[in-house]
Amino acid sequence: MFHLASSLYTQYTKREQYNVLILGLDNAGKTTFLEHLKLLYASPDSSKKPKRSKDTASIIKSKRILPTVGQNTTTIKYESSSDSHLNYNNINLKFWDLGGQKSLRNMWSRYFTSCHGIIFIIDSTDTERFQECYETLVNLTHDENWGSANNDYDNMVNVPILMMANKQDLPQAIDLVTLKTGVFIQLVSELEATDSKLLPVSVLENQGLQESLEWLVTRLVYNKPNRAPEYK
Ligand SMILES: Nc1nc2c(ncn2[C@@H]2O[C@H](COP(=O)(O)OP(=O)(O)O)[C@@H](O)[C@H]2O)c(=O)[nH]1
Ligand SMILES: [Mg+2]
Repeated sequence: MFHLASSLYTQYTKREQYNVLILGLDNAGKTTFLEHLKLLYASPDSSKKPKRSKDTASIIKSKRILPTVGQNTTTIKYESSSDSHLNYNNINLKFWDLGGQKSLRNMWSRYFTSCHGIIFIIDSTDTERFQECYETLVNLTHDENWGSANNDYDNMVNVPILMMANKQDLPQAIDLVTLKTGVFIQLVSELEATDSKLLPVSVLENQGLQESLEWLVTRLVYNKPNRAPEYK
């Protein structure tokens, strides 16, 4: 009884925390995405208001973002926008940017058992590496670490994947329809039949970020019976 009461107490007083991996090839925009989130959302241990009203794109552009060495993490307090029908205001999202260079990609799977969701960023202008990007996504979604004790019939990913077709602000960016019918066609339809989605964004210009996070949070909450959040 005490145990039940104390776990209920924990549930009502603590915030739910979901771990989200930010993956993708190097130069896709992973660190830029993370830096932009830091400007848009408050961190859980600060009462500082995020800079919602300012032009965050110009702040990001003035920063020098170096290629990521090692891992880079950020935790934000998620708040749904005022015009949203969602009302999730007790959620922290912890993002892990693990670096996308080829040598670092085999490290990713170590994090699969403890993550609740994945954001896979695609550089929509990097047509030369679409094939490599596709293969990386296939390997990731069929990694053996996804198989779990109660679901070992295949190794298909069991957390939501948000694929972001990034750099849509650039004129040479491949649009969503072309992306879906190109190299990615089979994978995207296979994944979209499960719990994944491909959305157009510009993480530099803050286009589509709010919609993306809203989709992700909805799916993370929906997937709770599979992967329970941490309570912080
Ligand atoms: N035009 C444009 N450039 C972007 C966007 N996102 C990232 N970049 C640029 O792409 C380069 C790589 O970004 P970075 O965040 O370091 O990629 P990472 O290697 O995936 O972490 C940088 O020069 C960014 O300014 C975007 O949405 N639009
Ligand atoms: Mg980086």
